Order: sequence, then C-alpha cells, then structure tokens
Amino acid sequence: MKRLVVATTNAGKVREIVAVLDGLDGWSVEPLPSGLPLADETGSTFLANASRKAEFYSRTLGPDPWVVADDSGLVVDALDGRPGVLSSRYAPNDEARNGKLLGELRDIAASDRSARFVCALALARNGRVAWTTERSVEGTIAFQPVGTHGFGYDPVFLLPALGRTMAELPREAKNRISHRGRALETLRARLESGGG
Ligand code: ITT
Repeated sequence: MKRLVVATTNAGKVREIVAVLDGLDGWSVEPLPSGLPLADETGSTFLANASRKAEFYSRTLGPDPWVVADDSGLVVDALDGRPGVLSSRYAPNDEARNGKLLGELRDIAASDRSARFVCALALARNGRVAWTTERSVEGTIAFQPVGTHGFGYDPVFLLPALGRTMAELPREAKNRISHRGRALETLRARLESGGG
C-alpha cells in the first residue's frame, strides 16, 4: 500500500478530499498528524501556496508518504479578486468572513456579483512537488447566507444554473461540481493509474 497524507488543517477540506479519495485501490489515505508546525503561505497564487504546503509537509513527514496539499479561496470580481489567496485570513471565522463579504458588496447589484471558487492541489514526495492542478467553479455572491452543508463561503456562493448556494448541496453533489471536486477527480485519475 502506498500512503497519501492529506496535508490540510481545514476539517471541511478533509471531509471533501477523503470522500473522493477513500477506497482508492493501492492507497491508504491518512489525515495530517496533529501537532505539526504550520506551513507558511506567502505565495501570491493558489498554485504557489499549494506547492509550498505540499513541500513543507512532505519534508516534515519524511521520505515515505506522498502528500497532497490544497490551497483554495474565493475570487470576487467586484473586489478586484479579493479575498483570493487571503480567503482564510479575511476575518477570524466563517461567520465573520461571510458577514464582512456581504457588507463589502452591500451596494453591488446582482448582475455585478460574479465570483469563482478556485482550488489548487499539489502532490509531493520526499520534499519535492511531483504534480499540480487547478480548477474553478463560477458563481455569484448571494445577498444573504443560505444552507448548512459545506464550510467557509459556501452559504454565500450561489450557483446560478441551480438557483442554490453551495451550502444547499450535500457533500457528494458539491464534489461533483465544485472547484475541489473537479481538481480531486484529476488527482484520483493520476493515483489510479499507479502514479504519484
Ligand atoms: P490549510 O491551509 O491547512 O489547508 P486553510 O483553511 O487555511 O487550511 P487556505 O489557506 O487554502 O486553507 O484557505 C482557504 C479558505 O478559502 C478557506 O478557509 C475557506 O474560507 C475558503 N474556501 C476554500 N474552499 C472553499 C469551499 O469549498 N467552500 C467554501 N469556502 C472555501
């Protein structure tokens, strides 16, 4: 069995990643051990930060396991791309982040509230990145939070084609269409074909 450590401290990400990768033939999928130092996220792109995290945790965990890291966030056009790579640092918790976002967009009409979720994944072993991918999903920012599934900005992210927020979708439905779900499908295909 090859080992794959899911190198994220975000419980919402862990649930979505494990749902796609668990049971993958030949791979044992493991959470990040607790108590490790945190990777710094000083890159200016999602891909750079995913790579930094994957390299850092791979160095920390030693040469055996493969490590996958996720850097993701919400890009809002009316805010010139903010919160972007700083999505987790925009405010202290999910509720405060969503409240701040809705406040900043208070005077912005529905037609100008376009946004996307972006997810970069990086796979590393022995301290080196072997593979990366990035996927996104388009949406708009709602006027109030709706829904209880998911995490983070999901309650304020509207999927126009469905007329629902991401937080109204159960995990499996979110994974079928989301930035992370799409990125994970490409990772899954790579791991299934035998490779890190
Ligand atoms: P790790 O670095 O340990 O993975 P983190 O939460 O700090 O955890 P990021 O720096 O990548 O991860 O921040 C991503 C933030 O973007 C996350 O905290 C959410 O606020 C938001 N986000 C990312 N994916 C999301 C999703 O699928 N749904 C809602 N919000 C999401």
